[in-house]
Amino acid sequence: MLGRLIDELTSRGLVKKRWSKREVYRVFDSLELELVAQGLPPALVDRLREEVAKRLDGVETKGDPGRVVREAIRSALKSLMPGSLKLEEIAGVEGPYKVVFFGFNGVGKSLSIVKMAKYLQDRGRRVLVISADTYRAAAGDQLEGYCRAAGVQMFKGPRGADPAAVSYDGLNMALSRGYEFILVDTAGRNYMNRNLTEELRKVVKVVEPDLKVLVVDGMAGNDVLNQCDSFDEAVGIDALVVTKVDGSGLATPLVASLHSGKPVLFLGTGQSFSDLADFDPEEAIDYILA
Ligand SMILES: Nc1nc2c(ncn2[C@@H]2O[C@H](COP(=O)(O)OP(=O)(O)O)[C@@H](O)[C@H]2O)c(=O)[nH]1
Ligand SMILES: [Mg+2]
Repeated sequence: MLGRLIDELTSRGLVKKRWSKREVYRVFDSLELELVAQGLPPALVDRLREEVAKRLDGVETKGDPGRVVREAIRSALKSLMPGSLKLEEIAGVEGPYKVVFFGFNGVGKSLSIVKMAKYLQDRGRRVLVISADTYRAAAGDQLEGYCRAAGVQMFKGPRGADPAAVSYDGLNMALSRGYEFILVDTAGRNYMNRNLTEELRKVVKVVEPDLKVLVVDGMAGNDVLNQCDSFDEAVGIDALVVTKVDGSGLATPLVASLHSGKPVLFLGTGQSFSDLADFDPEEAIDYILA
């Protein structure tokens, strides 16, 4: 992804005794369209340009300039990463801890919720999943199937019921029975659809979540960034889950996290309940530098 940038900065460096900010700006400007086409949003390219220029300014080009350039980019990317949030930390919090998940249909919301539920349960925590996806009967049934297969408790309301009302009932049940984690699945939505946005806002208002998680599909490419923007505007995002990285690799979670300024809570790495992994920014940076 950044191969050309590394090559160009290295070869510009080779002509001069030391790099200058101007030289770095020039290289970034000449490659801007290419970087954007590769999936880096323009605002991110600007921030990266600034951080790399700061690091290379006045540095002598003797020795191994390719390595110096790589290190500058690596360090610049690291400095732009938001703080992290790991499942392990959440597994240790005192309950009740409430999480609402949202995102487009088919991104892997329901499976991700059950993965997280099982992760917490395997660590001795009491977990309830609530299905507030009452629109499509198939959605609730599918979540129910996942929960049953994973041995996770689930609450669902009647089909077609108001999702906020179902969330309210499920939450009260969970609180009165001493559940420590309440994970709420919501209907997949498109940001063009105002009713569904209103509905999601209502669920969030009723649940008062400790964490609002946007689930995105690692294979969805640049549209992931639009999804981050529109959901953040609609209800606010605290963290991301990026699924299907077993197919897509680590560029999407890295770019989505840099763009949105939100940590990646975990990655979906396959279709079974144990297929989840921490997001390691350093590994992802190595991945895009390669
Ligand atoms: N390979 C792979 N497939 C996944 C992953 N997460 C979800 N899926 C698949 O994506 C499809 C949609 O998942 P689902 O949880 O129903 O999505 P939802 O509509 O957002 O609730 C299912 O076939 C899942 O098995 C993942 O991390 N890797
Ligand atoms: Mg679903």
